[in-house]
Amino acid sequence: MTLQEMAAHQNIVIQCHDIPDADTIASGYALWAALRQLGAQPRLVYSGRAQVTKPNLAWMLKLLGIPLEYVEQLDAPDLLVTVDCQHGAGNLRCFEAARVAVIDHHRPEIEEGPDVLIRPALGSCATLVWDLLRSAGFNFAAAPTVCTALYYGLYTDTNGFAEMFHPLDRDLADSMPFDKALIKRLKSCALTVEELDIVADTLADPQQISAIGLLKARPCDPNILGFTSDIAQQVEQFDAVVVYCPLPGGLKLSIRSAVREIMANELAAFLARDIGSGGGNIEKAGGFLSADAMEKIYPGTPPQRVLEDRLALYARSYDHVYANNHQLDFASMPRYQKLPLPLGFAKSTDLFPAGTPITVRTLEGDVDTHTAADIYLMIGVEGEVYPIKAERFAATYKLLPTPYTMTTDYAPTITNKITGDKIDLLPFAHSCVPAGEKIIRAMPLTRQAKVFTNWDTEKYFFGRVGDYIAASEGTTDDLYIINREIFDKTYRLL
Ligand SMILES: [Mn+2]
Repeated sequence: MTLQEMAAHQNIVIQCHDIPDADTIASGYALWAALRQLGAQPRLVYSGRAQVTKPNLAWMLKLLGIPLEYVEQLDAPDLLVTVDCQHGAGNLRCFEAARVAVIDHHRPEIEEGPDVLIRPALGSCATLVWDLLRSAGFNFAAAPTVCTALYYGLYTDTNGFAEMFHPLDRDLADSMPFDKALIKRLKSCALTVEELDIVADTLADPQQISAIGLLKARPCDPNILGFTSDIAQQVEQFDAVVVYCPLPGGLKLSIRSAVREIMANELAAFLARDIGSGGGNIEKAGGFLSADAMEKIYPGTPPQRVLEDRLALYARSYDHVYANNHQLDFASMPRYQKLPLPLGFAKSTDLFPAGTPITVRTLEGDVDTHTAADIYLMIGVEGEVYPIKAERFAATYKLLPTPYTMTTDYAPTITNKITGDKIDLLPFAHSCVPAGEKIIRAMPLTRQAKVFTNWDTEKYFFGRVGDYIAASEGTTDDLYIINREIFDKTYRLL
């Protein structure tokens, strides 16, 4: 349902989840403002057993003038829109309505439909609402309080942007004009004395699974988890820490890593695989494990136990393979040839004048480089973008006459770091294919592995059972992991 279609209803109610947080309030408020710009008169409400008492939220409502009403009952409206939550789920009171729409970023718990918009990859519902408003032409400049609210919603839902993983979240964080003084004030009253007590209790009783600290907090605001994991991460005995708390619908996690051998975002993705969502950066990450999804896969097992078992599995099941020191006999592995699949590339100086520092943003993350006549930008099979020297390009690829096309959840963008101007990369991209024959030696992994290369001292490749470990033919230290599905599509056995 578009915003115009929503605004066409007579009696509209926007509902935040019970025990509202900054993200649900920001999302509801931005939607409320957008529908008013379109001439509607919506109400913004929440329900549940208790009213807002948290100081930062009380200040947020007051300083931004957000007309959030607490209701115990509701006469069925023509349209009910639940934000940051899903109608019928356990974390909001269920109200009747002639028509129901859902805007959320948690794991889907309801059936898909034209009135259901759920994007679990996003770090906050504020990001989703921002994107909706942006495509509907909402005038953000005329609504500074909406901008500040959305910024704060994302800020709090991603633990101060530390546990953010989608490029759209980064776009909001970078581009949104916000009231700095007001955000500063909200940051300085994020904890109550009772919450300080939760932090103390959580830190007082750590479990340890292998070298990973596991700390359980009482149900609390997810921000407390980030704060607590930042402290626990500094304990010498822990290579990584996972702090979690039970919330309606599942477990919320905050993850920190202190060693090269564990990337926080990869650990988050491992823990959440098939039962939730998780990500962030290599040092800080977050996630959510859905109780329903856990019950489906591990019937009868308490959620806490599922988490402990997954952590134990993580801690014991990886082989560590260092490029400069390993026992793999690549020469005896089968030979494969890389298929000549079309890739994309763009000349960097077609985007901005030579010498401009730029940031390339893709689903895979940000890459900083600069434009120059001899720098091209390659677009890989997964939509990742990386710079390549024109000379090397000419030696490795040949041009195709066909136009380059790619479909992805987020089209790569290029930002001029001096002016802040941002453009889409794809309209500048051409097609090419690898020119020569690339032969590798490879075999499927029988155990999960992490591969540490010589050229990147921070990150590693991780592979699941069935993914391939490979090296260019004739080398033993240029090794990497290739995802099984990608391998099947891009290599052929010789
Ligand atoms: Mn949220």
